[in-house]
Amino acid sequence: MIRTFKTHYVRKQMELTESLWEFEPCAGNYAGQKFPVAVPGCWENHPLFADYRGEGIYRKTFQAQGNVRIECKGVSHTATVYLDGHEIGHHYNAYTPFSVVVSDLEPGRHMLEIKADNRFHKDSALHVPNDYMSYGGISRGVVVEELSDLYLEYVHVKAYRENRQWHVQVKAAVNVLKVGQNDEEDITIQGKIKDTAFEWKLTDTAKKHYEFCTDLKIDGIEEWSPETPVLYQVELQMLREDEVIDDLIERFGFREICVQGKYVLLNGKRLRIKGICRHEDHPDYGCALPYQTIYNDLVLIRQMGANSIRTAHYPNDEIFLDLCDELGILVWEENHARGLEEDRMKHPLFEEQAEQVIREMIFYHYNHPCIFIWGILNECASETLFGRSCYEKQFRLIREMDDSRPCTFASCKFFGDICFDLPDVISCNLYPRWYVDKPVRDYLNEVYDWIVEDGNGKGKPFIVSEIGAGGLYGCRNAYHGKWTEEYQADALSEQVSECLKFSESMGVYIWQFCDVRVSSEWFAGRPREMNNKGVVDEYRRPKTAYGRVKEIFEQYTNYYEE
Ligand code: ADA
Repeated sequence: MIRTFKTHYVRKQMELTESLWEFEPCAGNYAGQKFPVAVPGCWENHPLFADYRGEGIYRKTFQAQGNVRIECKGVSHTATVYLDGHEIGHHYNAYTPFSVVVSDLEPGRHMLEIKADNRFHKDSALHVPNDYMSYGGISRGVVVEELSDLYLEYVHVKAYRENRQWHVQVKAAVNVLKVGQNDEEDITIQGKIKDTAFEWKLTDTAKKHYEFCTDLKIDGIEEWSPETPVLYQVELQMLREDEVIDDLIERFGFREICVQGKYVLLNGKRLRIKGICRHEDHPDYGCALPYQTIYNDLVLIRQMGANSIRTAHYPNDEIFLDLCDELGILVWEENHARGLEEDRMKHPLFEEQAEQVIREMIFYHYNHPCIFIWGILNECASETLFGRSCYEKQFRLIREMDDSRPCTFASCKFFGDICFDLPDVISCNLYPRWYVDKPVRDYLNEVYDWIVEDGNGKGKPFIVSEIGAGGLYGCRNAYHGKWTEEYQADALSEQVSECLKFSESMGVYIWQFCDVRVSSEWFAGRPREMNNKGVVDEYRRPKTAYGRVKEIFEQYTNYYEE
């Protein structure tokens, strides 16, 4: 499954996930041998490859003809795609989708090979040894589509209000595969939202790419919010004369986000964030979480009383976003970067790779009403001038692509950060009672005072984007020492309640939902080679902290009073 709803009825789609693929590792003891594996999946979940870092080839045949689009939702972390032995595509980064289009395929069976590479090679600026695992494999769905000689590339819907009336701006694009073949064409794109219809025309196919945009007034809608996650569809059909040659269905919600003084407003109401950061990680699936596991995570998160998830530190699977749309969970979605210092940001490919992640993240995820803020460059070099120039460029790019959401970055460089004038929301990762031995309230005051007085952040919304403590599942002792469940529960109780009581903050994100594997090359003394700050362990067994956080979260509503 690549989405939780059907995006095409006319376009023929085949998900290549129903039967097994062949996997061949390129190095190590099993180099050249072939293993049947399920896709999506990470090779680390095969007992023979639990610590394999290298390249591996996945093979699968499929039947199709004509113009074919192959979409990969995520290959970890570098992919080279071959069709019938010819290289047709290359993509870097585990966490964003990509697609390749091939024209005029002969009818019959074709061999798709995807070479995945999870090495921290010299061309990898973002995937580096880190406090989470860079897995290997085809970690999200793969779909093959048969296209006509032109197809609908995307549709983006932005809902906005003018004088209390809801409107939408609908943008879409058509890609032409056989450019210039027909000077005169009679192509119609018919669109529908609720009972409002609209239409665009294409009278030639002389160019590769055509863009369309329409603003519409829509009556009688229900707003999207955490309490009422009502979703609508935009349906496009493309006709040549009377024949329907393509279609595209997307979902969106009527909701508006804006920043006003110290608050972020959702449909005019001041949001209070009771949040948690979450990695895509599970001992049985690596980063290739199946639908049911994602859904179960969201149920646990909701039951804890949280209303928001930060996808630290990369864009997530679209199934996760579909579910958050449906369940009314607010999402801070983030580009891919964690803790990159200035020298790493000066990597010759850093800028290009980080920008590409932003472009793909916004392009693919634009319509999700659950995403209320974009985040970038977690804990990178925001204390240096060079770092600042990177933050500046990336914020500019986000704002160019999407003016309907605020943006932010999670800093650990306060008392030295020179970038707080750039984002719409100031976010800080704070670890009092863990890395910093100070009472939570004192530390919050200290950091916030610096941001306002010296850090250029006065008047903006402020949020604690990480706070937490390590706790090993089942580890207890009489004196509540560090790493016990009791210590973690006590620390989190103080951390979360102080953040929610802190009148200058719009909320808090706990670090983190579940314990996660870290790359062995990074390690940093973490017990079990895992980051153990989860409120549930890696198998989602709740620790003591889970219940304590729930008691606190449940005391607070989703909004601040006016
Ligand atoms: C950081 C970082 C997280 C995680 C956390 C921790 O703030 O953003 O990825 O590493 O610290 O557990 O120390």
